[in-house]
Amino acid sequence: MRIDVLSLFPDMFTPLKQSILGKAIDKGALDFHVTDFRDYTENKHNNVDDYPFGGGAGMLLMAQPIFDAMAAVEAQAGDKGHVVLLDPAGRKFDHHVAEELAQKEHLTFIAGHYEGYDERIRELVDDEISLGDYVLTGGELGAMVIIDATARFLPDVLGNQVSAEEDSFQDNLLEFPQYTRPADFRGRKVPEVLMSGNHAKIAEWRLKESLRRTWLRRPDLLNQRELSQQERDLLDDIKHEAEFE
Ligand code: 21W
Repeated sequence: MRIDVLSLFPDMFTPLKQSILGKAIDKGALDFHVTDFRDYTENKHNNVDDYPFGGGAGMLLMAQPIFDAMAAVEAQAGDKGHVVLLDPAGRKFDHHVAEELAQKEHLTFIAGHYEGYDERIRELVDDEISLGDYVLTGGELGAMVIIDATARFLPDVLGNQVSAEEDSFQDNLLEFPQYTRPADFRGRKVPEVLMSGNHAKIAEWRLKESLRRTWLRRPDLLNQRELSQQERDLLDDIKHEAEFE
């Protein structure tokens, strides 16, 4: 996969190029490019923003530097890819969106740092994504979160670590509690069943604790999941146990 980012703060992406994504880049699984669109301005002060026609607070990102930076990406990559505009009014990012983006051959993110975009920029855009209902100072962190979560779905990015498929949210259940040595940490003991060697009992305990955690913390996730008869029975137990706590 090729990923391009258009940003005024290319240095913000340095940590992303290292660590886990750095390995993916080294292996050739990911081809990552950041373009500083200030390099494409055509005015003598290299301005990328201007006042809104009609008045109002804040500055808007101008169309020209974005159009020309995008043309440079297209010239280099052969296409502009699936273009994502980071915008607080976009569709909300989640695990499903990450999996969808991971299917694309080429993604291009536009990360602004202003109050808004000249509307004509949207002519270049295929998708508008928000991280959630809070205000950031710009789109860069949004682009980084999306790139990180999306790249986990690419073969060769996680390497031999657990597959992204097995991680939480795929199955709409939170993870069960886990323990490592010692079995007794200053009087706090590991649940007996985990040391029983009975794999069927361990699997049932883990499923029940996943259900309990999800029911307590994220009941919205349970509504997105088809429950088996066993899961419904375990959930009934959990609700009874909660009444007697
Ligand atoms: C903050 C952009 C406020 C636009 C009219 C006049 C990208 C983001 C951003 C930013 C405004 C994301 C207004 C979650 C975010 C981002 C900077 C609009 C209000 N309307 N996901 N003034 N939250 N934020 N200002 O902020 O670019 S993805």
